Amino acid sequence: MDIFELCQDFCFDGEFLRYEIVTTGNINTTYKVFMQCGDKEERYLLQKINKNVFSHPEKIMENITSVNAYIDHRHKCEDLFVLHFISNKSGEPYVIDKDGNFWRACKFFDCACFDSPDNLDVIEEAGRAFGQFQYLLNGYDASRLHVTIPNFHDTRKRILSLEKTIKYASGDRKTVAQEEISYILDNKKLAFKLCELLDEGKIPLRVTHNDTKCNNVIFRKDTLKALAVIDLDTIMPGLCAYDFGDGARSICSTTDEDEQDLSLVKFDLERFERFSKGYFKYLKEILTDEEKDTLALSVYIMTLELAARFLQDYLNGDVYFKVRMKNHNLIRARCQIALCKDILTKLDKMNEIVNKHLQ
Ligand code: GN1
Ligand code: MG
Repeated sequence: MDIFELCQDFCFDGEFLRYEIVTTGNINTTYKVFMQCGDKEERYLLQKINKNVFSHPEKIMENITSVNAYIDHRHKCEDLFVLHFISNKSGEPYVIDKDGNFWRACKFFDCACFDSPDNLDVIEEAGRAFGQFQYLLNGYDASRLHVTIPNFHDTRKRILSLEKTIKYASGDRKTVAQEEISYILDNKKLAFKLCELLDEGKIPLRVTHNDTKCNNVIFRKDTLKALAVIDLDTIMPGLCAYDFGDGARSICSTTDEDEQDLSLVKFDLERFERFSKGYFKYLKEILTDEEKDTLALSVYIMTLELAARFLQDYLNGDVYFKVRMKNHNLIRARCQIALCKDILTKLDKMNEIVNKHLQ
């Protein structure tokens, strides 16, 4: 794709100078674009939405625009802002190229971003940002949102789908992954808890982000205060436990998601303490007792679910997540399973920590 030509269809200020590819993110493809605006150089992020993952990108953009407007209008929130997209010539927040791909662009902020932070103040801020984001959307009617990926965090359906893949998978990959397959299938029952409570109507659907990885928060470089929650592609009706559990999985792990030395993969309780403190700062006012009871376990569930997703993609021949090395999805699945094992030994302590910060 000619990035220069594509940029002409957006209402950017300034003249196109050059672009660079950005290598983070497992789904979409991102570029940094440099523009000359008078005597200043401005930077933007330009992103191609992955059509294999999101079959209706316009619905994602509708969700994001609507949620952003809600946050902007309902709340004058000084310590969390939302990212707005640059319009095309007809006022839509995206451009469709000649191959039918959706592209969007926003201003680039010179900020800090972390995959696996060890600074406890940063961790508390990440928790604060994700918790506050959900708190700010408390009055938003979740049924107004398009479900852009159905059953995204339905752990039971995820595991059922993995089981089907295992049944029909053949060849080396299945043999190589035997140990990981067994771990997930042997431990699946515990991971169905959120689905069961939701079916029984015991926990409410809220507006959730659904991808609360640490690198989906941006921080001011000087103060390391969280500025914004980004990557709202999967904003959908969901459970508080999805966002809390996935956030803790990502932020309180001692390694990146593809660590190969499994002896280094641990769930850090000191980080969990600070993440929980930040997360519940606002949210504790609105959570129900039944929701509160699910939170520590949700960390295990979200970790097992992601292990199952990585493993399934490995067995399917790497069709969903971008891979950057040989056996990347298997390595990722192993890392999440190692994290699951450590989390299970710490669940009592995690419940104590959650309860303390919910007071
Ligand atoms: C994907 O796009 P990115 O990297 O933020 C994935 C998440 C996974 C995550 C694991 C739409 O997120 O669900 O938790 O990778 N997003 C989608 O790193 O599947
Ligand atoms: Mg994402």
